[in-house]
Amino acid sequence: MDFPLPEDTICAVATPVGEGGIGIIRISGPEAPAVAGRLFRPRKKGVFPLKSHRLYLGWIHDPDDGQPVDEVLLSCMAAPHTYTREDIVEINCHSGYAVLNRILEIVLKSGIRLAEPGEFTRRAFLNGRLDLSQAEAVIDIIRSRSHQSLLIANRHMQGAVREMVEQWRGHLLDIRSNVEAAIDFSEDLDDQEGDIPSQADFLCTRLRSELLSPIEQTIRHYCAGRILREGLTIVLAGKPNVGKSSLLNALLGKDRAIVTPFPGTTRDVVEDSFILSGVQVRILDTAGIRHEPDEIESFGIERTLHSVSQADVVIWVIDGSRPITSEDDSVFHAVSRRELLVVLNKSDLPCHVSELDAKQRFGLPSAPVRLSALNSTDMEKLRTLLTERYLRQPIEQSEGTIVLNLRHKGCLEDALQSLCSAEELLRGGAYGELVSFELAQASRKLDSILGWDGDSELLDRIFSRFCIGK
Ligand SMILES: Nc1nc2c(ncn2[C@@H]2O[C@H](COP(=O)(O)OP(=O)(O)OP(=O)(O)O)[C@@H](O)[C@H]2O)c(=O)[nH]1
Ligand SMILES: [Mg+2]
Repeated sequence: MDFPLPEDTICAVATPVGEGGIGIIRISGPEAPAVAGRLFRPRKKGVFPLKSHRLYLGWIHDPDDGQPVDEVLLSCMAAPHTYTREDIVEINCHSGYAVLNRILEIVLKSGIRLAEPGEFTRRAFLNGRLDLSQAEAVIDIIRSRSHQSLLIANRHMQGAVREMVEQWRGHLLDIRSNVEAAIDFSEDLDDQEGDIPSQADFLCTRLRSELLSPIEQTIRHYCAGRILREGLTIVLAGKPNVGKSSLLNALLGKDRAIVTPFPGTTRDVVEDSFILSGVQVRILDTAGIRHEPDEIESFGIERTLHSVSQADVVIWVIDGSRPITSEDDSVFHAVSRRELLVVLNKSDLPCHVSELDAKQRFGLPSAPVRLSALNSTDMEKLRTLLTERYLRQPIEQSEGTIVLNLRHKGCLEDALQSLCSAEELLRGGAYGELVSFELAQASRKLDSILGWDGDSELLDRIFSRFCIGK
């Protein structure tokens, strides 16, 4: 990994700036202990030099006028056992705009530079404490909103991706050295024996079992894992007045969308989220699809159709207390190609459409769920069905596998392409150097998952997603 190592000292407010219990200012780099020495007056005398990984009570003073700024707890953590592997000083002060800004100002005046977004974690990466998949896990942990996405991020943080990639790199290295040894050997024999073709079957078997198959399998698990990491997107669709907004409110357990007896109430997309079986579910209520809408409604319907196209699952709501109409047929036409779950709403009223009627009329693969959004009757049936159909398998699968993010998946797909080319070349009895070249390409792609390929633009892209102070 060829990146220049940082030499200067940086600082930032590491907590949200505003009124709160505690605010933390973090300083990292070789000058950090000296800054603490200049600004900090400990309550107890004779504690300098400060011991590593200890908390000291005292005051931050402005060295220009000697005025006290805030009573703080200060810790000084000596390299390399720190987040960045550099000397770190953390000032735990009261959290308020004036206090935090004043302390930051004083630290900056002592010649320390303000950190860029993610620069502390970037240093942890550059100093070899984290690989890039672990650095990405830091931001995933911060952004996690569900138990399942946190579990995945924590596994990455513990080095699961790195372990997997290092194992594959090891196999690759081994196979490459076999190919290269075979090249040398065949040169010694002056191409008489053609040693590579004799080894080709053996190497192909190894390529397949140690690399191609496990990589293909990991890529296959990406889609299921995406739902756990990013959440499941559900769109409620149906003709007007069937109870879509009522169902949204019932699932959320709050009055999020306006409900009225008048068809055409919802005109825009209403979005919210809830947690189901530890997974975040993003849910979108939409304008009812109907014939001859007015101008505003037709904008709404356009948005409905767009949302439907983005959904993981469309819940198609039918009013079970009234006969099916040609407008229901139009909705079916609009949603039938999507992953569909059908709800027969208004079960508290006399039934006009049975589960069997709906199943047969629309040729549904399974019976609709009958419920009442108004009374929240049988809502549990819907929740259970959503879990069983869309979440159970991803959750179970994720327990024994590594869940990739989109970037990792892209790198693995590129690596896979090179490995397939290598396999083809070997099978075709091609000259070993070409095979070796493809294997080297695959190895580089695996390296880029961990940030070991020296791509500084990639680092910029990843760390710009961080907040200042992390
Ligand atoms: N009896 C009964 N009425 C319901 C039920 N669900 C919704 N309603 C009523 O049906 C009417 C329409 O409900 P909404 O939730 O606004 O229907 P919508 O599909 O969002 O309608 P639009 O926004 O116009 O497309 C309201 O008067 C609701 O109270 C139910 O389960 N039972
Ligand atoms: Mg509505």
